Amino acid sequence: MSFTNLWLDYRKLDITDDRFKKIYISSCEDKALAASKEIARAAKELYGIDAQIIDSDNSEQNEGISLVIDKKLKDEQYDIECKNKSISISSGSGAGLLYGAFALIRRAVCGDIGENYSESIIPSNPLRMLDHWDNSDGSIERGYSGNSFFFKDGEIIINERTRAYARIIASVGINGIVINNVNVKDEAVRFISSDYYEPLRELQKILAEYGIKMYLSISFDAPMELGGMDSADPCDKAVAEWWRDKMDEIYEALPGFGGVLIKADSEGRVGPFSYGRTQAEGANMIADAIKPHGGTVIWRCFVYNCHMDWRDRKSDRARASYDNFYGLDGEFEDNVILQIKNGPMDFQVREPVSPLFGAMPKTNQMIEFQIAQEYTGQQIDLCYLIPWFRQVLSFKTYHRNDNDTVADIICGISAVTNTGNDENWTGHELAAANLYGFGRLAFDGSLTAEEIAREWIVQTLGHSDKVMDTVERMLMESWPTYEKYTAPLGVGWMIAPETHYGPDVDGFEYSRWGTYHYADREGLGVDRTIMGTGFVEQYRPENASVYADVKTCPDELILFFHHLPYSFILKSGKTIIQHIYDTHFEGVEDCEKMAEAWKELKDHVSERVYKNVSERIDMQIANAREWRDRINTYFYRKSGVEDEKGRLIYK
Ligand code: GCW
Repeated sequence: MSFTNLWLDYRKLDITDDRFKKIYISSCEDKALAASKEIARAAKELYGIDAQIIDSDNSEQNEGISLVIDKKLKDEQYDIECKNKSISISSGSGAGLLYGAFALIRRAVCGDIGENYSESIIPSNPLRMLDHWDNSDGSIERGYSGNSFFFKDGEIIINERTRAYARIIASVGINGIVINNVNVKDEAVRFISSDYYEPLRELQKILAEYGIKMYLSISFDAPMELGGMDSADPCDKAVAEWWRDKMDEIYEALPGFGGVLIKADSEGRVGPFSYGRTQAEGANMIADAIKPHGGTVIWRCFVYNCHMDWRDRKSDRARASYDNFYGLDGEFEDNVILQIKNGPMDFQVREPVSPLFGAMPKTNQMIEFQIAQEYTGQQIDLCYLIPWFRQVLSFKTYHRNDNDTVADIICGISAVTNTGNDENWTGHELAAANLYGFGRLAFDGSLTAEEIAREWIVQTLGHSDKVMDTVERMLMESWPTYEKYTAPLGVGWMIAPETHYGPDVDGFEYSRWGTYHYADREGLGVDRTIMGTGFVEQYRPENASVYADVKTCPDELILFFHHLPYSFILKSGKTIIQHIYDTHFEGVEDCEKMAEAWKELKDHVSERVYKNVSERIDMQIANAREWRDRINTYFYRKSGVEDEKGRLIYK
């Protein structure tokens, strides 16, 4: 089993820094020890220094690096302060010291820790999570980088990779992980039973050393599946009691356990609706049981009817989360957090922000992104998602006041992760920028996508300007490029059903999933105005009025909100049909240019990286061409409109 350490594979620098020779730990907290070990490791690998870890404070010596617990600071906050020959890292807790240590190392790798350097950061989000969709048999739902490194054949795996992973994600500030798929099946049902407590305890211990809490996805109908009861009704006292006993048992076996994630009433899973109860009644029953132990219930809002009828143009899957949850504001226990996907549909390359954000001011909410590139190229195509996540987080909800953005109202941020047991963790070498970037953005929301990209490039690929310029451009252009050659103008869902890779324009069109584009010979798009499904009314008037009017609705979302003729003129000045043709030709050209640019880096990156990315770019070009030709031909055949530039469209 071999694996890289991603951005933590330090390269020797050609400068040195004597301050790294001595590391003082004045605190006996475990994580001060972990932090000092990280600094010592970096000292060795970056500067060739054998650092001394000294168990006292350095107030007298005034040299070296000191790690200090300062209870005046917030738990996960860290302050770095350099003075002459010394650097101090302080925090309210050991976890904060670890973040400070990684920040100092990052600074050492990316630039230079000047004599008067200082930095003080309080994390933007208290809860920063990765959700694994790993199954107990070792497969990963929507996984594109190998199998699970947590499970195999119903067993829990604990090895060097476990620790390496904890270290990697702690270095960007992740403090919670859900280790198993929200679709809880097979052996995973029994993770909350004595069969699994021992290995889980061991796993939890390793994670805790890096400040990470472990969470499990559980089944709402566990009382039946596991407890042999004949109901999982949240209003049945015996069911509630079963959960209380279960939580007592779990916490006795796994002290410090973070809590549970639940997908209920969604895609065939049982939930409170199965018993005629509300989502709040379901969540609260489990929240009550876990509360005495300080645990959290993360309850997903991805609740929708997946047996829709394409004939009914009034029904709309986009409405579902809001319709199911909005009326329940204030009814959830304070240890419940609603986990809401960034958009109202499902991780498409472009969607508006879910109107549920901010719409429930008396309820805890967190956002769920997806860095597993399910619909965005599956880690074959390059798609750096951080620019988009930033846009989503800065979206104004207008719920509490005029300035409240999504980032302001959430108490947590999560992403379905893109990792697996591939040697490089993420399949595509450059897809690791999404893992890194998500963590960094979650920790420090003020960072730009470009800053994050640059940090990642230097740490991962080294200091060459040529590499920096090329890879930064590749990353920053990749999401717009993917959007160009796939489904246009926010309409989404022209992707192959089941696999979710490659084009199939009508693949979902008459299916039960509620994902339609309604293309005919006149035009396409979904009318979500008041004349159509009425979805737009779920936004506050400030946003609703922008989306409802074709004159103000942004081009990139116009077919999400409106059904329009091919001749409709966009704000760009192009007709919709010409936009479709142009972007699909451009998308392929962008990929071809990217291939050229990458070739120039042959002698500037390692052979492993060069080969991996080259192979994937070839596959991406093939995919982009297939998309271009299928989409252009489809819309040419439907509309009969010629490309004004006379390019080749297959008839
Ligand atoms: O996007 C869909 C995926 C399912 C996934 C579901 C969800 C885990 O296609 O594979 O199931 O979303 O988010 O629950």
